[in-house]
Amino acid sequence: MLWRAGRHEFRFPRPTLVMGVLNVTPDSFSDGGQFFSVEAALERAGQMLREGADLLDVGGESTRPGAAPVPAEEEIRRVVPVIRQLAARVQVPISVDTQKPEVARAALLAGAGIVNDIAASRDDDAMWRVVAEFRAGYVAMHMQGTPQTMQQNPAYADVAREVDEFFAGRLARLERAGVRGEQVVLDPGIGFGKTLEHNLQLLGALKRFVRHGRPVLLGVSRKSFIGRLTGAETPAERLPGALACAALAVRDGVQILRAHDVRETVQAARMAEAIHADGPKQ
Ligand code: 9MG
Repeated sequence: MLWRAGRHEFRFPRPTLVMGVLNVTPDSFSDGGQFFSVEAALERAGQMLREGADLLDVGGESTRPGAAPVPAEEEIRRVVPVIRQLAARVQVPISVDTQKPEVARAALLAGAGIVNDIAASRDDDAMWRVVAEFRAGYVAMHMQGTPQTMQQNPAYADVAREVDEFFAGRLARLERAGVRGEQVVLDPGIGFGKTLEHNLQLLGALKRFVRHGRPVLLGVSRKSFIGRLTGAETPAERLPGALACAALAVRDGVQILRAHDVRETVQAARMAEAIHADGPKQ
């Protein structure tokens, strides 16, 4: 299986890819005032690469439940300088975590090769036309609602079936919008419009999502459902829970892990791969 992302390509089976999270919001790399420092963000990116990150995901708008939306111009002001600097310095593909076509375009022009779209359940195809034009990689993530509303009352008759149908429908729709299957990665969107029970059901159904013949990405790092299940209150305390999910996901055929704690996630992936060397192959 091939994943094309701009000038980069990945062929599977291969060791699990770890996508390092680089949030460039004012509260992430503060310069002491209300702005983040580009230098501090680049330093953090360098650290994740030394720890083994295969991809970097740069985001300028928080996607946490209830987070306030950020205007496109402000999001561009946050992500583009960092992406431009990274693209000039690093070899790995850079992903932009955005829901906005105009931000995606600015990021791709600055050197990003992937659009990580948490709002892939959208109806209009403006984002997909940008992705098609740049032949960018595209992460199609499932979300019920928006970050502002998604945790108010998530409801499904059968969450795994609905997410699975979403993937099939999205692949067909993306193709019609000019985005080729080989550009696309599928993501069940853990924590995005899901209760704890929904998240656990999805984590138990990962094998099913791999059958679409596209790489599957999983993001569980530091998420609150781990805290809800285990009582781990702070994001940092949730690392063991995230690593357990990561190892089982690798066993079930997930090819990309989105993580803040890169070193630990790479180690968990290598262990799971070694144990399950005869496991699922795509
Ligand atoms: C931006 N972001 C936060 N969590 C995420 C997840 O689970 N998947 C993807 N694709 N993006 C995420």
